[in-house]
Amino acid sequence: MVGAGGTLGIGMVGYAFMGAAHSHAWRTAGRFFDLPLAPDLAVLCGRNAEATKRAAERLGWRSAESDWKQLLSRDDVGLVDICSPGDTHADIAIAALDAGKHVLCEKPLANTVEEARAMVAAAERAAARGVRSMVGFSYRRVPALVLARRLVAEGRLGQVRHVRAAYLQDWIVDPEFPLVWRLRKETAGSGALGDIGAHIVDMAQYLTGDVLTGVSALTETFIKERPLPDAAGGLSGSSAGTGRGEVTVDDAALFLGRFAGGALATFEATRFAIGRKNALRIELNGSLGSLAFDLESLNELEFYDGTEDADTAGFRRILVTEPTHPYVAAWWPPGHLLGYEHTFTHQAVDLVTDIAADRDPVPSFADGLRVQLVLDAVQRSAAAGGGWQPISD
Ligand code: SOE
Repeated sequence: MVGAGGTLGIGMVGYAFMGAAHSHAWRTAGRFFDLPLAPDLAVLCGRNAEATKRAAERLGWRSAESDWKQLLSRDDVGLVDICSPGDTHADIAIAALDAGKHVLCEKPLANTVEEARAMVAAAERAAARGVRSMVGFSYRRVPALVLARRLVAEGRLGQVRHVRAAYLQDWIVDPEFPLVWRLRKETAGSGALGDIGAHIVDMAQYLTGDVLTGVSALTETFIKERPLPDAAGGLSGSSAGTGRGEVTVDDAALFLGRFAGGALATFEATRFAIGRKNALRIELNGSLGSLAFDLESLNELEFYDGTEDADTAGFRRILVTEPTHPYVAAWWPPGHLLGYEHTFTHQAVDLVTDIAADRDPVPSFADGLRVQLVLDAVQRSAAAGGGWQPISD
């Protein structure tokens, strides 16, 4: 599974937006970080053979396949990286783990709790044989958010009382934006909830080190029908075909939550916040201090230290680009900013490092299931008119 000469062969499924981000990460990880194993971009897989071949050349892969099952029998593949839509995750991940391949699976882990549970069971079976798995909550690798987690764990916020999280996008505000796979329940599982709500749920649980125990939710689909995409219609959605189809997922999901440790939380995930492109905002208020972050300024973390003299206390903007900050030493001098793509490189670095060290990476499939349980409770609450839904594993 680990190739000769300390390489780790990667077989990746999917080559759209996430596939491009992961390709960049696999190409870059070993050039900036000192890795115990060199990622080898062995094979890219997609359903359309011609398009996959072209993507493989563009993104730097050695070969192309059009059936993911081929990856499982290839000796030059040690890790399967799943960047395809949610409805494919469970089948590919379970088969790959059972075949002895490490797995990196994009978020949300699955489309249903049932699938996520089966994936966790496969991950546990595989871990017993030294085969590792990770779910791709890439924002856990933003240096400012790793620093935030560290400050919370060190007690700098004291007892956390509030988590205020929002993930705001606007890419489908236009009612003529086509009905891409992310807007269909059978492929995506849910809409804004699973796509971007999953990120803020995971981030809230990661930063606090705590778990949500219940939610009360509202969801809405503002545009009920959209033009059908042509065969090439992707996330950019530039190309509408003929006819219209029903949008079967939420456009927005708002919910309240309670943490086991007593903190109260609010969440808002929407694709209708016109003007907000990729604004993941999260604020924590504790008994001793507060933290605030916005992904549209991802090199910055705001920290309020309530133990300071009230005359001069105030939110301070920490520019998280010092070599002492997480991941930063491998990149540029202070003040030379990192971007969205770096989070995927950090994810690849951590995964390869854990595989070589023979330890289980995080976030694990069990962490993915924990998020899935919250998404499921949100959907049940919204369907029942917003009533409280407890979450238990
Ligand atoms: C699209 O809404 C999307 O690409 C998500 O799927 C990603 O997880 C997020 O990083 C950015 O937005």
